[in-house]
Amino acid sequence: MTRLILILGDQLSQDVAALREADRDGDVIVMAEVRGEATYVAHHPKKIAFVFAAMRHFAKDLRDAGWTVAYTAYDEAENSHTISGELLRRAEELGAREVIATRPGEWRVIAALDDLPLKVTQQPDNRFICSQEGFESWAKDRKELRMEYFYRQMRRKTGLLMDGDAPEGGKWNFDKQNRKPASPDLFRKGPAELEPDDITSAVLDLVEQEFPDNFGRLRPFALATNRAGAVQALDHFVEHALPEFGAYQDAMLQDDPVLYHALLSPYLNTGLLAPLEVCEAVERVYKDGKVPLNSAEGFIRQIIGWREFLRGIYFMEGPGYTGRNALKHDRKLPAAYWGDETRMNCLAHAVAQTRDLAYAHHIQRLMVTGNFALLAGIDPAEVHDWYLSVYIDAFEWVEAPNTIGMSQFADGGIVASKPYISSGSYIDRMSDYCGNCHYAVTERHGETACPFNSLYWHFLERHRDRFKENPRMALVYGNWDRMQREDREDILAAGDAVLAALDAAEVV
Ligand code: FAD
Ligand code: DLZ
Ligand code: SF4
Repeated sequence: MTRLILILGDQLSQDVAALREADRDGDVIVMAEVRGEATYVAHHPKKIAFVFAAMRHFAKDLRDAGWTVAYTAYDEAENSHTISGELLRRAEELGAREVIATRPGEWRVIAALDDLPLKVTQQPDNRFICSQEGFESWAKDRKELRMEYFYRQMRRKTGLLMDGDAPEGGKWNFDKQNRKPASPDLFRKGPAELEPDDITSAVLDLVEQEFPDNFGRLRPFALATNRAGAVQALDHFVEHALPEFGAYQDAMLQDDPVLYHALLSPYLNTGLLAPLEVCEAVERVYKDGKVPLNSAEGFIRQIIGWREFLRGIYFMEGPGYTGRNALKHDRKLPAAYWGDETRMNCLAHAVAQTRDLAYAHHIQRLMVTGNFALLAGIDPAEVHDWYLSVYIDAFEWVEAPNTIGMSQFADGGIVASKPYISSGSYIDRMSDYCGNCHYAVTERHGETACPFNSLYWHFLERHRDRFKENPRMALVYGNWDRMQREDREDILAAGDAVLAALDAAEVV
């Protein structure tokens, strides 16, 4: 009997588990553009267009490879607009009783498949280097989960940048060389830009019509939407940006949104590129002497370390993870995150480039938008919804542990051993934002004091009971306690004033 093989919009690899199980002659692949997936958050229009266009290209590649594909386009009259509805419709149409899926990257979708009145098998997702079982057996019995130790195991497992049993260059991590602020006059090529073909252009018109009010600019659209284009983007990154990736990884420039970052996460997260092939491409150019070790190692760590580690945590922690709120933060997300006015130049730039590109690099996400939300005590569920909506690479398995865990400390310290917070001086050191800001980064209180400065100390004081015993925070509490009492009072009053302004929806 015909079986249905489900391929979701972020599972676009010919090697994906469900396809491995499938019979090219007897089974039918089901793919569907549905409102349910396009609206569970108000995705950036570029993200919807990217996913739909990549799905259409992938369906074509599958048909070319001899598969039968039942594809539902968004505007098709019979579209039931949910994944479950489309599986049931195809099951009835084809007389099928069985579905083979690859386990989705979000608990919501896993539960929906479990609830279907059909026989559904969810195969483990094979697009990661570490299986979920492997991750959980590594995590078992450990008091603390630290990415660095997981990463070392992954280096040994993959053999990437290994010299026998030892790490290449004698050290596992070269981050000390990776903290250079960028200078605006450096020449940078920028990420690969691809012209939309007919398939992508048709999707852009559809998205323009169907999602006119979503936050974000749809055009210009220069992303790859198929495997060949994604490989081109990988080659472009490796040749033009990777050599400097390490050194400038944490830098931010207001007129250069990407710097030496890869902009490969959309392709990795939708299956157009595989993590191991990307790392092997990076290792190859390092071995050819074209790329320094700090860049190759730094990049590979992000993929086999952070990416795999966070995915393991998302699934290990279960469906309740996105609801965690360890610090009991409950303030509303400021309208500035949706493009309304702000006097903070760093926030204005991070949000503007997010609106234009559906992209901000890691330090902008962590140390500007994330840092501010955490210091200001924004409800982590609202922060999570925002990150899941606005970024082209946002799928819950990776977005949630980054937001709830790493950025907002809402999981109470599973991902991060201490909160990622800073005053304005970190942003000033790593960027050119502060010179053009309404606020003075050197001031801690007063009308024009940088809000990050007062909120930083305000946060530490508010959460003193939780963090005072943390050895990694002893130094900052010591610094705070040594300040003059009047200074501390002025700073806390300035923090109160910023929070009151946020509560009154005033421009900050
Ligand atoms: P580069 O900086 O060039 O890094 C190379 C690759 O390493 C990335 O493509 C990505 O696959 C991987 N990587 C790097 N850091 C991480 C990380 N922390 N977690 C997982 N993978 C990582 N990444 C997502 O893929 N999807 C998300 O929804 C997402 N949400 C985030 C939310 C917050 C609050 C924060 C702080 C980070 C988030 N990240 C997310 C991680 C990181 O910011 C992006 O992976 C990165 O910016 C993607 O751009 P790039 O390809 O240019 O990355
Ligand atoms: C993100 C997304 C969007 C916008 N649309 C679809 C869609 O119409 N059909 C589909 O199969 N997948 C889509 N996706 C990706 C899913 O939301 C994703 O598979 C789940 O969130 C699990 O990661
Ligand atoms: Fe951001 Fe403060 Fe610098 Fe302004 S002064 S750009 S608010 S860090």
